[in-house]
Amino acid sequence: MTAKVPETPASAAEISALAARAKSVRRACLQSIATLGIGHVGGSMSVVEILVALYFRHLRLDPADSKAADRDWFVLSKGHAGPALYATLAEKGYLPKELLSTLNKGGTSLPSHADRKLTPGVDMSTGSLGQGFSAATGIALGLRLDGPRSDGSTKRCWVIIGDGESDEGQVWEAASFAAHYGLDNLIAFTDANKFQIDGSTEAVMNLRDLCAKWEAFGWKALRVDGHDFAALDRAILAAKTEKGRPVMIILDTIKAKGVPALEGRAESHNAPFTAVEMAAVDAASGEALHG
Ligand SMILES: Cc1ncc(C[n+]2csc(CCOP(=O)(O)OP(=O)(O)O)c2C)c(N)n1
Ligand SMILES: [Mg+2]
Repeated sequence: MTAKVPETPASAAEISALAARAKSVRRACLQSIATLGIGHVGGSMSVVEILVALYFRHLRLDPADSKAADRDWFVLSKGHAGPALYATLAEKGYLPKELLSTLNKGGTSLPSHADRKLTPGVDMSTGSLGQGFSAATGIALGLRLDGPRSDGSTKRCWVIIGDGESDEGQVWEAASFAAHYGLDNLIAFTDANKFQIDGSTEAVMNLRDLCAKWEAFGWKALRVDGHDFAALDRAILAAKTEKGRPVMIILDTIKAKGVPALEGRAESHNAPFTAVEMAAVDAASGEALHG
């Protein structure tokens, strides 16, 4: 049986502990990309806080049993942020931290994009944008059909999509599906880091008012600072009380957060990142790593 998760707001001490985790995950993720020399720095750095908030506070799971039948499921639909997920899974104890240095190398169990057949703790293979989100809606329906845990709690599916990913038509078909079936055990996040592969999200295809859009599709929608643990915690607790409809939490984030040379730049998407860049990050203020 997976362990219970807190249902009350995080204390100041717990928020500090999450910030310390984020610092560790952020550095481990960058270090793994530096070992390779190139990687999805931007989209990995923007989701560090939400991954830490989920894995260290809100997901029901058991690192000793990655397939625990009563677990919550998590789908990183923007699968190119695999390096951030791996660093989080390593911090949580799913993987030995030494494995991170094999990122995207021949024979690795940590490919650039998340793969459920290769990595303990990864529930869905992703990378083809839009598909993970569709899968997450089906998983949520499956978990509901499965029924609650023996302690009466709801089995949930959690999913993160990108703002560029939100250009995919498949996302909006799945959005209609989840609302139609009233999947209130589905809690989704949009990493609104303002950039995608070809430039700013606004210039490539303006998403306009994302909150209004998700509400129009029958979802509850919220918008918070995606690097603020207290705000994330409040939004997630509110999402868990929603009945009869799925919840989308739009995260205002900074692409490449914590890497001063790349922060908020389109070039951060799949960027060269070596020991030289790692040293520059380390030389910058420790604060930058806190998120
Ligand atoms: C179906 C599909 N089309 C194109 C791509 C190539 N691609 C990989 S990442 C990316 C940009 C995604 O932007 P966003 O969702 O904003 O990601 P983030 O900013 O979080 O890195 C694109 C177009 C893909 N992986 N899948
Ligand atoms: Mg983006």
